[in-house]
Amino acid sequence: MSTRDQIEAIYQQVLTRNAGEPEFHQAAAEVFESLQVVLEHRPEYADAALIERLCEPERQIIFRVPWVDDSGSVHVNRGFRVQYNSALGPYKGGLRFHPSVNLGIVKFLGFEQIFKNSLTGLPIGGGKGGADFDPKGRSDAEVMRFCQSFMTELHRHIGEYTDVPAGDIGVGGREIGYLFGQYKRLTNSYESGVLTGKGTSWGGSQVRREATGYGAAYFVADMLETLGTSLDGKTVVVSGSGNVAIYAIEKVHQLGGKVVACSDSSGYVVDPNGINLELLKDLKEVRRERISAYCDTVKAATFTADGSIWDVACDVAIPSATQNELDADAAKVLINNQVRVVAEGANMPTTPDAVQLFRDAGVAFAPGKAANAGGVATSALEMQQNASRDSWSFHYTDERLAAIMNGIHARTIETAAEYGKPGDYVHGANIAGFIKVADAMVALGVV
Ligand code: NDP
Ligand code: 2IT
Repeated sequence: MSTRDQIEAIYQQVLTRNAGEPEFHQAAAEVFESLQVVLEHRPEYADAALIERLCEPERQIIFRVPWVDDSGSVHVNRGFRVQYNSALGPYKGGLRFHPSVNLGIVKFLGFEQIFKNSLTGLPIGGGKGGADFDPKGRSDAEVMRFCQSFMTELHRHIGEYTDVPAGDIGVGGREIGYLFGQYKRLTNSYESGVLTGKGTSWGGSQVRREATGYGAAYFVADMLETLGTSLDGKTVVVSGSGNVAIYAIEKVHQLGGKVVACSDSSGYVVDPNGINLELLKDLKEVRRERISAYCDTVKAATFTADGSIWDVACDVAIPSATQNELDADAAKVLINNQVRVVAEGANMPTTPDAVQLFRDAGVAFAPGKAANAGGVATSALEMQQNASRDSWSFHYTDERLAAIMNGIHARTIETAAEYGKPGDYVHGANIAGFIKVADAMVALGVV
């Protein structure tokens, strides 16, 4: 059988075995696209059903999460933890609380996480979890009760050497606090390394909050350097206005770029003078308001409810909200507006046809598993600090993060060239991420 036919047969099996999970199929197809060239160089990876094993999570946990709201009504949500692959280390990956969460979404995120975590060069396996709980409009007390109920089941399955969750959409410092408090109570042990993204006064790492956004901006800076230029004076659009977006904006500004637009699920804001970050942090991190409130303070800014943030002309686009938020129509507009670099701050925000359009137009495009790996990498640094009961300075941790992103960029570019796809960050990231996990799986035997 040709390598193409081998890959196609495995993909068909993935579709059949995981019916009704389009996001997972999409994530698998994107990695499979790169595996043909790998199998041509390294046929041994087709042995021992290695790719088939990689596609099947080691363990999938689905559980009921009952909780009581402030008015006394009882709600039931569904909780998930997909422990995908532990060849390189304990399962590691975030928890997402959003009404759209289902098993297919958690599997797509967990699958991506395997290769992302591998690319960081740090000893972490891949996993992901979450719940179809919508924190929007809920009081702190309701969010706390939900987190406590969620952890009451999850605690049996996690641990510093087993599985180490962190944040993702809808899960930030507040939620990690409630989750850690309940874990500590249930286990009667202060096991700092069981969760990352903790507050800095109770075992968290400096820079973890900033890490995904900062890391994406460092990656963009490296991409621009490869093109012979820099962020200085560049116009940038960052979608979303959550954890990733806010700190991507902060670092882009520090590196001399100007972010002129950001968004949330209600629409987008354009500020021609550059997004006022102190205001944005106050709106989103403290007051938890909608993005349109930005225009109440900044009169030069405009809010658009119906439309696409990608209509805003820019040199650099950093989609940082959610999956499939940048489609082919948006890609055409960006290309027409002469975008030079697109780097995914979110996981899989760009649809496959949009990625192809960027490739064909010669736009440098970095997939999330490379560009947003700074968050999980800094989580691994948090685990290191917890294991040694140490805590590093902001400056030192940020230097480590920058060096890790620099290493991912270099490895991605080198691997793409080595496998005959120079400049293709998608192939470079998929192949470099895959090979490290595959070699470990071969070494560990059929387990
Ligand atoms: P947050 O919850 O902090 O922010 C999410 C942002 O995206 C909000 O502005 C939200 O708007 C918007 N958004 C979410 N879902 C949708 C949707 N369905 N349609 C439109 N807008 C949406 O999450 P993060 O910033 O942590 O995560 C953003 C992305 O980055 C996700 O893809 C996540 O998987 C990825 N990521 C996160 C990492 C981390 O360390 N946190 C690490 C690596 C990747 P609204 O408030 O209106 O819902
Ligand atoms: O998608 C991701 O990489 C994250 N949400 C962060 C995971 C982590 O364990 O820090």
